[in-house]
Amino acid sequence: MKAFEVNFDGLVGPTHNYAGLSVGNVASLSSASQVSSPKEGAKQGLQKMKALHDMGLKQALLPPLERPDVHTLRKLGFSGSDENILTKAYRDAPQVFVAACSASSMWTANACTVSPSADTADGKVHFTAANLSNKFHRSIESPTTARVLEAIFNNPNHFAHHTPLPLGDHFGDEGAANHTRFCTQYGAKGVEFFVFGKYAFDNSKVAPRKFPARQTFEASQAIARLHQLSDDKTVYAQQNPDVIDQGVFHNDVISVGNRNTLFYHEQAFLNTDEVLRQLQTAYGDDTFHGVMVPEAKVSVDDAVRSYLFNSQLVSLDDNNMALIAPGECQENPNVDAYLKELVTLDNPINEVKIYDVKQSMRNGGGPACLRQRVVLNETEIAAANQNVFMNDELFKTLNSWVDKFYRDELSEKDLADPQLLIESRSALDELTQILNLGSVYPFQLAGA
Ligand code: SUG
Repeated sequence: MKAFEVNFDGLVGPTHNYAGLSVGNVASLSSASQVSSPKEGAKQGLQKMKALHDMGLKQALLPPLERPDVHTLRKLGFSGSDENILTKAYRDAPQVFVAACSASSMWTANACTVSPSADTADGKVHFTAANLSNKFHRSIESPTTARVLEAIFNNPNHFAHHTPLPLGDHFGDEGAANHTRFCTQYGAKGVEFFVFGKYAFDNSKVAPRKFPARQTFEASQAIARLHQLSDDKTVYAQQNPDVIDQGVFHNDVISVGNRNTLFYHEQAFLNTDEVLRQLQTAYGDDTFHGVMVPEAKVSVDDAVRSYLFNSQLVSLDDNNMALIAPGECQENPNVDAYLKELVTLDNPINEVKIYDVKQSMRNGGGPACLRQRVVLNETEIAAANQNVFMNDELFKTLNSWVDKFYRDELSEKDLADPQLLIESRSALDELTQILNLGSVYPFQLAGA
């Protein structure tokens, strides 16, 4: 049966902001406390979704989470009315408060890991919401993310949902930002490629020294077990710890793959030759392409600043792929020159399309961070919630919805404004109706 890669993009939320929360993520720290534009952010994201839809690709979306997260603040001992909680938390624990307001659910690459039905022993599509243990502001995402995934993929005959891995450093899991799949056709059994930052149970192994390794080997193994993947079609690779220390906090900041192609930086992995050999063996035929970008042409620093590798690599047809890259790639002379050369070389990537996702980039999220890839066959698409799939009508509806509820500007002090809480809950309530999700947010669930 024909299968498709469906990109589920995260919709930028009504409280999109820059709080400088992610140590190890250069853009997040350098944008701390800048004024954001939730409206512009949401519209940039919608434009990218619409453009991919118009290219003939299957495009869908995931809704933003409820922020400020008053429910988490209650668990941390703040009490009283929701308005009182905002005021007290902002006054007494401002760092905790901004963490509970984070925009971070928009990067749906981190929402979960998905294994398509062609790869799993029971023939179901498997989902595990990522625990995002390494950062407090992200570790509070998974309960609602899991509810949203269950609301969209709500058919046990086709979809299997696992609870997030146990919280804590040992099983730190950042979802699909460290997971790639290679296949001849999307519906064929593929190779699942897990990249991790460190071994959690073996201190003798190398690990980054300056910045955290957010994904562990043991977490990746647990996901592969839960998803019932075949050993001979699963490859693990360790990220080069030196690049993590240079700001490559997820593998999708230094490599991206699609079908028979891995586009990667020379310094992305430890033992690169062995990684490529294992991928080639698991892939099974000699059409597998490793497209290596040399340090001499694009340095790790250029990669971190431009987010070249946080591009989406999409198949336009069986022989042609396009790189969906952020505007920053054109602004960096080395990357710009490299991209001009790339499309002339002998590899499947022969088009580069640039999109402006600056509002997201300022927090360290490029085009690839903004999307979760879900490979679905025709029956599975029909079994999923139809209201989340992009089309001209939904694009119009969501733009009007953004115009109705989103602010043009937001600064840190606005996050404590009780009116913003009312506005964003009203927006999300209406969104769950547009997307036919039922009640998924804590404010919609009695006693949550
Ligand atoms: O987890 N930034 C996110 C960016 C995630 C990008 N995703 C992928 N690479 N797949 C993070 O570091 C910053 C939020 C702030 O500082 O306000 C933040 O969470």
